[in-house]
Amino acid sequence: MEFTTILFDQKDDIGIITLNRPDVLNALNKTFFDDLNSCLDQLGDLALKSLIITGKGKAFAAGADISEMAGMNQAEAYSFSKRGQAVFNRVEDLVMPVIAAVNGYALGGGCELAMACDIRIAAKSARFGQPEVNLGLIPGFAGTQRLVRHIGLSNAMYYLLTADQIHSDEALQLGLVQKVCEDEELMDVTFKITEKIVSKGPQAVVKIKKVAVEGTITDFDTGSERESEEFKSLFGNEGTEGMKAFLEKRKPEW
Ligand code: CO8
Repeated sequence: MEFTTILFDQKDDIGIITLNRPDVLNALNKTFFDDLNSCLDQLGDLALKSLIITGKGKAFAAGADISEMAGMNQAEAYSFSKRGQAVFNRVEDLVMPVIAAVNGYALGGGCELAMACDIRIAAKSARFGQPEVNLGLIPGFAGTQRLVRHIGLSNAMYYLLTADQIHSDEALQLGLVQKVCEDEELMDVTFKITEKIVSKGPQAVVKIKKVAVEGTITDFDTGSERESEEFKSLFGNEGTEGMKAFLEKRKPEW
């Protein structure tokens, strides 16, 4: 796969998308959303079990491309916002788990992309934030929605309103990231975690993601019912093999 603003690579059954506009700290322009969308279209053919998203250079992504946005009128801004939301929703809705390996800045749209992933691993130097208010703007790629879901209303309000950057250690405390590691170890640590996930029951992994993500937008009882249905579907199936393997003290054959 060849794109202008991203690189796609594959290691076994793990895909790696690298944002590739390092000269502008991987600022997200319209071409980026076309590229990411087209890459997501093609992922289905590869039978991947997981996807890692990271950034080239000293940033994950420093936000939407301000030089492109500055000339937009209201209709164009609305359409750019909707486009970004739709493409990031596709990341969240992928059947496979998506891991963000966050190097350096993940600001504005960069933070919004990281939040659309299922798990975030941060290098010590990572800095998250929604600085739009500094520009007289608000987040436009669902940052007002996902930041609240990830760190709660009061914490989200603080960072949305002050535009303070969230250092990696604070992000860990807030639950915005799940692991922090030395900068030079970011990809190794991310691969180890991703490989651990990929080694688990493949159907169970997909179903956990599906039920948990769906649960964020349904009520508790509906989510619990979906859990029971998916739980049931693993019997006479992968789950039966997993339990049998445990009892026979051997590795499961998925
Ligand atoms: N857009 C365009 N170019 C950028 C961006 C950006 N978001 N961020 C950095 N760059 C460029 C710089 O202009 C600079 O280019 P050049 O070398 O040509 O001058 C280059 O990247 C390197 O940046 P700096 O020299 O500024 O690097 P520093 O290390 O000094 O500073 C910062 C790094 C602190 C990250 C700084 O670059 C910065 O503050 N960037 C902007 C961060 C920001 O405000 N992000 C939010 C953008 S708005 C947004 O994301 C809204 C999303 C929803 C949009 C909805 C659609 C309508």
